[in-house]
Order: sequence, then structure tokens, then C-alpha cells
Amino acid sequence: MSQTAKSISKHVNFDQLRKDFPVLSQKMNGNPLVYLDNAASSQMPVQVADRLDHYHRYEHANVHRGIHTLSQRATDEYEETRKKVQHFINAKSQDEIIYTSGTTDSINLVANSFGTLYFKKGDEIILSEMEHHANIVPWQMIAQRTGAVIKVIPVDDNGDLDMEAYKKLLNSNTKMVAIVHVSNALGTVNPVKEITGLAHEQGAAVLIDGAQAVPHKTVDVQDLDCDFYTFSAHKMCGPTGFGILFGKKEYLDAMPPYRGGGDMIDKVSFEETTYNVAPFKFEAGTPPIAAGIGLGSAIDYLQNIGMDQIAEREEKLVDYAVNRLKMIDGLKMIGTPKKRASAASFVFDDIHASDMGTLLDKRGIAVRTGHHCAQPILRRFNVPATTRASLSFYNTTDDVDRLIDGIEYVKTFFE
Ligand code: 7TS
Repeated sequence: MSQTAKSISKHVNFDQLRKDFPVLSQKMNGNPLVYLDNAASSQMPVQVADRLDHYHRYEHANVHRGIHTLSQRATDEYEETRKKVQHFINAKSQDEIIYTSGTTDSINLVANSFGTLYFKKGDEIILSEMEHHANIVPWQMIAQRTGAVIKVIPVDDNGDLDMEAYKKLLNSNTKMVAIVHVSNALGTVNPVKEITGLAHEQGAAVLIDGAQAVPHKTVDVQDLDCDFYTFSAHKMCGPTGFGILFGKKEYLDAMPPYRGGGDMIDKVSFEETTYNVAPFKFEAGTPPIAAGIGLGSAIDYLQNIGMDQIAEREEKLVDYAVNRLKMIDGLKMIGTPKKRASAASFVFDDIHASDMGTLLDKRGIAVRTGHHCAQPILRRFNVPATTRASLSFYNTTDDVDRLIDGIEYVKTFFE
């Protein structure tokens, strides 16, 4: 039996797992909390919270500098996460794993460092219409500085990328293709392996924004063959303020540092400063040590369940949710992609999303409303705001039923 087939057959009691998340068993506005805002930030299991607590109580010291045992211990624990991340996303080496403060920071690092090194006037950066602002604005900023130009892959009426248009945009001036793996606004899962292969044929590098993919499915950066991959700890049961940039070693070795300061140097003098090697040359200053250790603990937690089990569970849940949502009179889905993960967005002609969100909240149901930091794609669908439910493995069909009942209630409110 293959490894995947073996792991899919493992039985996980997801109802039991909910006990790991005490936040879920409280009441909100007098009703049991239904947490459907996982795309914004997922909840943290007690195992990770306890790990953070233990670090703060017994293990805290600065990393990479102390000769003393406590500092060495903190350093070892903090560096252990690098190995865990390497294995989690199947990078070739732990030197390809850079610690950042999150996806936004990771993309800014690549845009600045890669862009400064490689972009010149007339070079082209390809993005898509469904990007989060974090994968738009850093590229616009570096494009302004270097004279590079941004091209945009259109999205069809279902919320899928127009792959034919993408192929036409690619040419020998394309230096970077930066694309979201799973859209936070639509739930679309993009064919990132194919996108990467096509970009490489033109000699362009590829960055994949995996903020909404890594929490929901197995990601293998060697299989995708992408050059950069980014994600955030707080969307995968870990703490805020910490994230990852995977980069292929040949790029990281060539790229200049992004921020200067302690830890990222080799020798410093007023005449000349030389830099540390990757990944450390990209990690200036005292990092969020506890958060880094917390991400390691979150990866342990997710792997203990199994990413294939999580994907299987969530696929069923999201299918159930979409099927029920579609049956509601007057509800229009924004995004009906071929492949979806976690998120489902919808609108009503005569109910504003913020009213929907506020009234659902009164019933203890937490969803996100607004533009989801993805204004271009909302403009594409001609809506100012949507209501988005985003699911995690600890959600249940009961949660979905509560959402549906809630929406029906809000509708009666506006009749
Ligand atoms: N990229 C995508 C696809 C995202 O969904 C987000 C956050 C980011 C980048 C930025 O991540 P950060 O951790 O650096 O902030 N998305 C959302 C969301 O959908 N609702 O709140 C934050």
C-alpha cells in the first residue's frame, strides 16, 4: 500500500479533537460559538498553547548568541522548527526555510530582494486577478522602483484562472509569476504545478502564496517545483507574528539581504560589512522565538492528525456547506470553482454583507464580511463585499447547519 493510501485509511475522531480547542466550547452572545473565520486566523489547540506557556515559563532566552545553556536550549528548540517545516513541505534542505513574520513579510522579502537583484525596466511580473493585497502591493512597490511592469491573469465567471490568457501573457520578459495557491476570497484551488511548469519554460521564477493552502492539504514544494512558497503560522493552528518563506537555495544564495541588523551579518566594520549565509542573512534581529517554537508544535499537531485526513474531512465539509448554501433562495455564490478548499463566499442582492455578518454574530456565528483584502477580485465580480464562511477540520456539519439557519433567519429580518 502506498504511503498516502495507508494514511487515508487511518481513522481520526474529529469530534474528539474539538476538545483540544477550548475556545470552541464557549458561548458568544448567548449562543454556542460557531467559528467559521478560519481563513482569517485558525484557532490554537491546547497542545500548542501549552508549548508556548512552557517556553515562557521555563525556557526563555535569546537565540543564536548565548554561550549559556538556557540560550542554547532556546536556540535548539527554535531551530528544530526549521527541520519540521522542511519535512512538512518537503524542501530539500533546512537552509531553504526562512523565518519571517508571516506571508505578507515573506512576499515583501522576495519582492524587495529578488526584485532589486533581477528586475529592470520593461521586465514583467505576472499576478492574478484573485490575489490577496499581500501578493499585489509589494510587487507594485518594487515595479515602481525598477521600471518592471505588472500583468494580470484574468479570472472566469466561476472563479477559475483563465489558463489560456496566462499562456499568452508569458514571454521572455516575464521574470516572476506570483500566484495564490488557494484564494482566500473565492476558495479556488489553482493549478500551481502547471503554472510553475509554464513559467519555467520562459525562464521566469515562481512564487506561490500558500497562506490558505498549507493549513488544508499536503504541500510538497519539490513536487510543485516552485522557487518560493509562503505561509503564516496563525492560519495553521500556530501563533501570530510568525511565518515561512521557502526559497530554492540557488536563489537565496544569490539574493541580497532584505533587512540589516544583528544575526544576519558575518563581519561588520564601518568600511565594509559581510553577510551571514542563507537563511540567516534574511533574519535580522531578535525573532519571535516563542512563536517559532509554537509553529513547530502546530506542525506536530497537524501531522499527528495527518494532512491527508484533514484534507479529506474538510473537502466533505466544504461540499456539504456549498450544497446547502446554494439551496438558499436569493443567495449567490461568489466563486464556483472546479476545485475548492475551505472558503465559500456569497452575497444577497438586498442584504448587505456587513448586516449579514452582524446578525450572524448575534447568533454566535463568526464569519468574515467585506473585501477580504482582495479588492480586485471583488471588483471583477461586481460586488463591494461578500460574506465568507471558511472551514477547518474542527468544524462540523452542525456548524454548517447553524450557519444555514442563521442565514435563513437574517433573510426573514429583511423581508
Ligand atoms: N495571502 C493570502 C491568500 C491570505 O489569505 C492572507 C491573509 C495573506 C496572504 C496575508 O497573510 P498574513 O498572515 O501575512 O496577514 N488572509 C486573510 C483573510 O482572508 N482574512 O484575514 C486575513
